[in-house]
Amino acid sequence: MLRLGSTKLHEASLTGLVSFRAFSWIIILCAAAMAQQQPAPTPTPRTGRAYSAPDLPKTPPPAGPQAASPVTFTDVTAQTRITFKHAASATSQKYLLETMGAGVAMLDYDNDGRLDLFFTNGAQLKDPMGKGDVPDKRNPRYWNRLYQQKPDDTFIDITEQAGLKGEGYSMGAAVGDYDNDGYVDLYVTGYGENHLYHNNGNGAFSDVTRKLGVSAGGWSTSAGWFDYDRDGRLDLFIARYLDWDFEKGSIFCGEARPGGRAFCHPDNFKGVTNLLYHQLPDGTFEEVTTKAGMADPSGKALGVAFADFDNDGLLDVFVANDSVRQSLYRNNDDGTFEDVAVMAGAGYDENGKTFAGMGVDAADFENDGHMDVVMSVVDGPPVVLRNKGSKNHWLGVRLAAMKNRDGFGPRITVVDGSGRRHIFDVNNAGSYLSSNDSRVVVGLGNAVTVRTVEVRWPNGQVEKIANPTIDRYLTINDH
Ligand SMILES: [Ca+2]
Ligand SMILES: [Ca+2]
Ligand SMILES: [Ca+2]
Ligand SMILES: [Ca+2]
Repeated sequence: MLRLGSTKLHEASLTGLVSFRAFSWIIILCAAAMAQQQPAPTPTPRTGRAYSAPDLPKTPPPAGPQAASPVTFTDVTAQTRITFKHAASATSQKYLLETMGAGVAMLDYDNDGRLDLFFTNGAQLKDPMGKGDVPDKRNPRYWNRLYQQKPDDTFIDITEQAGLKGEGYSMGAAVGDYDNDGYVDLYVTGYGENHLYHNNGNGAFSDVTRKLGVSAGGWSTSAGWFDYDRDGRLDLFIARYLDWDFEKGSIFCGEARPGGRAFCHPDNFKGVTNLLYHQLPDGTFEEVTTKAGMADPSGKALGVAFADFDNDGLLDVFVANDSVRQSLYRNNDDGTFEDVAVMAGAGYDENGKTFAGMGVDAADFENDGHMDVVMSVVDGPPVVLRNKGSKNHWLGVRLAAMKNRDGFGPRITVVDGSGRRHIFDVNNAGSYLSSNDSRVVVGLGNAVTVRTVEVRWPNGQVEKIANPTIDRYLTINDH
């Protein structure tokens, strides 16, 4: 039984969300967006609540719940011949969709040990969008892009041969080898329909969305792969933002004067439920949102992170919502989840108010074996939620001397005292564009001992440690 906790958490944090590290980038984008906005000094009648209203932050939502750190992104562009430029297709209608794009995924799609990059892109919008109009991605400036990293650290655009131009207005991407064939696959979220691309292992991807039943619909933002029922098959969680379409999104927000139109605040729109897809033995997916107890239409989700917050050995789901309370779904180990955010003190900020949660990441900040949460917030400081812990035991594993390429892809297998296997595929992709915590915390539940910890390095070498002390971090050196 595979339990792909660390990998999934890691992939989600890299590809499906904005992490703490990306916060400065968000600030830069906010500033840029502010500069583009018309000043609105005179209060005049307005329709919908806008971001430029005096009682609200003067920023539209930053461009994307998924992105890498900005400064390094710029540096990488200069050094590595990446020519991608996100195209949002700005209109005078100020559709909220225009402000929310720009995801990036880091993946080694060809298993050569070098990380490759996938960027999501917008699509051509009409101004205004008429009834029946759909975002048009045919112009190459709107294609999603896959860049292959070469041995000399430069990147080349292989989008066309890989078959990843995409369709519609794309948002985020989630990387995971859902069919366990050794090649990472790609799930791309967006407005209207999402797409699952199967990595054929020969440099090309096939769109298997309809065949496997994971097109979703509506406005999806982040997504992530995780095996919530530990059957060895990855399942898929999709964060969705608003009950929004171009008709609903055409309401006027801002000042009723020429040039006074502004991006609508999300308060103008209803939330929409996230989606959970369970992978069946035949490789197709079944939507189990309601069955799993996750059907909550009040959420306005932008980010998701998976971690075992109570160390019971089961992955839980933290969802960052925009301007409504946050969600923390505890895994009940019977295919259902329970939203314990309020009970756990994670639903609201310290003043009991909602906030505009956007990106979310989980990490053990205090080295106490309990996964904490940090969220980036629109126009505000990040919110850090400290996990005070549970009674369950844990073992932390720290892989020391993880190098950029050499350390890519080690697998940690922990067998606890009850014989339960916990498997983590450690992916230190974050060290490419930014430093990243490559530690894993293994929740042991009631088990009070660990029989073995085994690390299999990418070069095939295996290190095995027997009977380590639990409730602490164990450091294992690279070869
Ligand atoms: Ca590669
Ligand atoms: Ca695969
Ligand atoms: Ca599963
Ligand atoms: Ca748990």
